[in-house]
Amino acid sequence: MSAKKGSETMQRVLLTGAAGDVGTRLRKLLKGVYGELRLSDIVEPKPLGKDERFVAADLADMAAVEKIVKGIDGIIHLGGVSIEKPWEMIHKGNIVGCYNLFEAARKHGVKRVVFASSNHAMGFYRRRRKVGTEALVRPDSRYGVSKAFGEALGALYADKYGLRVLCIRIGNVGDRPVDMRRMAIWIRPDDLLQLIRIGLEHPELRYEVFYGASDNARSWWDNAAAFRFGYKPAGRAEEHLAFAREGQVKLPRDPIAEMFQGGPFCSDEFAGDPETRGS
Ligand code: 15L
Repeated sequence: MSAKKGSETMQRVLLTGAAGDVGTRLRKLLKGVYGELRLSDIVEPKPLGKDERFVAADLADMAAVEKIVKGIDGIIHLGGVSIEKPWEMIHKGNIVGCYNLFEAARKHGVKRVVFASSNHAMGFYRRRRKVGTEALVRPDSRYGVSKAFGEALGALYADKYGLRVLCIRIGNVGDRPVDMRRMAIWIRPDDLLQLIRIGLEHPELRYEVFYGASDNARSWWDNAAAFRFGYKPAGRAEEHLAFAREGQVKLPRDPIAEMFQGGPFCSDEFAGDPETRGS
């Protein structure tokens, strides 16, 4: 796989959601990987490196999105709402915003989009289940629904317009898994970068969905698709078990959250009998 600086295919890369936590971590790791890295968000991340270019954009504003996408070869789309919120916010950032992003990418001849999907598109699977990417989506929140929408949009733009799209159902990005749920879904930032680079550079990638997880012995996911494309995670959740246990004991008990993979996103606003829910 070749995607060094100066690679013929991926010269100019756009990172949306650059001011967020994951965006901030990725900015550091992306230094020098591509010829040009353009950053975007609603607010400018501070401090900005000398080699970084920032263009502000509200994803709900199509003209602004077209501006940030123009001249770009590949997009890492982290932008939008990243947790559960009222529908108006999810709709604006993750439905309209995601549509604008894919549509602007098509119009301006972008070659590839890596879409930051989430484990919450699948959150209502029970923890005893092992799920792959063939399973039905079971969102645990309006946020999770918006991520399933983004995955579907990615498939449409790949199949109809030939855009190459990778959707990564990201677990939890951090230096260490902070509780027992995260022992199953944690991903170290450099492993996430590895997946993103497969999305932006792998010659055979057309449309794929991967799970964004490190090498976690307690994982609930079958990530065979990612391994087929050469993913070799370096992070091992088990090495941080004591730390995760310490974090877990500080959390209030939440029996509904503990049944399902999506955790507190499932118990939030939950009504009725959990025994009859999920899969
Ligand atoms: C996500 O999708 C969120 O963006 C992140 O803030 C975490 O809540 C993560 O899921 C998680 O499930 O831990």
